[in-house]
Amino acid sequence: MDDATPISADRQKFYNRISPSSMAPLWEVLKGLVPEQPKSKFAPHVWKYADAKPLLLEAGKLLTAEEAERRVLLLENPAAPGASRITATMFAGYQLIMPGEIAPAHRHTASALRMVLEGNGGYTAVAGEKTTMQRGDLVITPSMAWHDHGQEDQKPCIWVDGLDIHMVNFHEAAFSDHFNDKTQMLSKPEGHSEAEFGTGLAPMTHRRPFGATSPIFNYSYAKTRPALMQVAVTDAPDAHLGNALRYVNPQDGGWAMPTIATWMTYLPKGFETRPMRSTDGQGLIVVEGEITFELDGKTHVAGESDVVAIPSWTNKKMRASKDAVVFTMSDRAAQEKLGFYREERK
Ligand code: GTQ
Ligand code: FE2
Repeated sequence: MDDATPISADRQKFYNRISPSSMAPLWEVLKGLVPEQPKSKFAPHVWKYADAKPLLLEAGKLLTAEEAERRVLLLENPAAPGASRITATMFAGYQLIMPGEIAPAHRHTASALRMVLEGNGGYTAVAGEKTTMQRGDLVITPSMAWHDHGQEDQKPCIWVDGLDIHMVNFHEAAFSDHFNDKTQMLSKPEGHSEAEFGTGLAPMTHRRPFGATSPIFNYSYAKTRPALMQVAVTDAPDAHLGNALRYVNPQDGGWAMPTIATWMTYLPKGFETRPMRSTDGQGLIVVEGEITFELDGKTHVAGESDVVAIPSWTNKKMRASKDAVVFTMSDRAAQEKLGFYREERK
């Protein structure tokens, strides 16, 4: 039925009669339930790190990481304040750990990723192993793995969190619990997972210590950046994607996380991507340089450590105003598994 068609009195009377039986007419809502194409409730948006950082440091004086459990300024899509998300499915936030602080050990069904911005020397411990975090590192916390964070250095440690909380909650499948101590026990020296799974080798006895999630939990920028630059020497950038490499689970060649797809893109200065759109909701974090985005015809500029939200089916185009490296997280991993990921390259 057309949205504008007024409901006749006899039909409305019928609707009122079936309502107490917990039923409703599909024909009044069908268009909204089965749209011809995606129409996001969320808006493209850029969060500037220059605005976020002083506020985050202020939050650092207001309460401790332990009081907060996680001291995060979560990013609210301006078209849906209160929804605690940047797109339909993606949660993102800036997290701060002050020197000497500990964010206590807990675990939950949701998977998390961290894109590290500053404060080398900060660490995350995941399932009995610590990893020190440097700018540009992608650190992964698999579903139900114990994790705590800390900063032993004298500088604030700041990163961007990305979580699939809303995908888990949509299914009403979320559990969480707290460890009985502030920090978990460490059972492996730093670098153990990297040695077992992160060098192109794998244990002879097949194990999937984290189920559907990659057993590598720090994809370090010290490896990512040279790989991107090396590939760009020989390979021309993809017209729509630039020079992009995705983070891979070495156990099956798929995405590193079961729900969230992650990749890193290098765009040489002046390079402009061809327009495209895709059904995944994306969060981008500029690691180096500056990018001018055209999102549904509107221009947005994002510099280092800024976060960009690109909702489903947004017409998008990127141009590097300086040599740029940009990290992307998106719900594409989940959409592909469910069989409805779609894209249109122009
Ligand atoms: O660092 O463990 O931004 O559990 C939201 C939920 C971060 C975390 C968030 C979390 C965490
Ligand atoms: Fe957590």
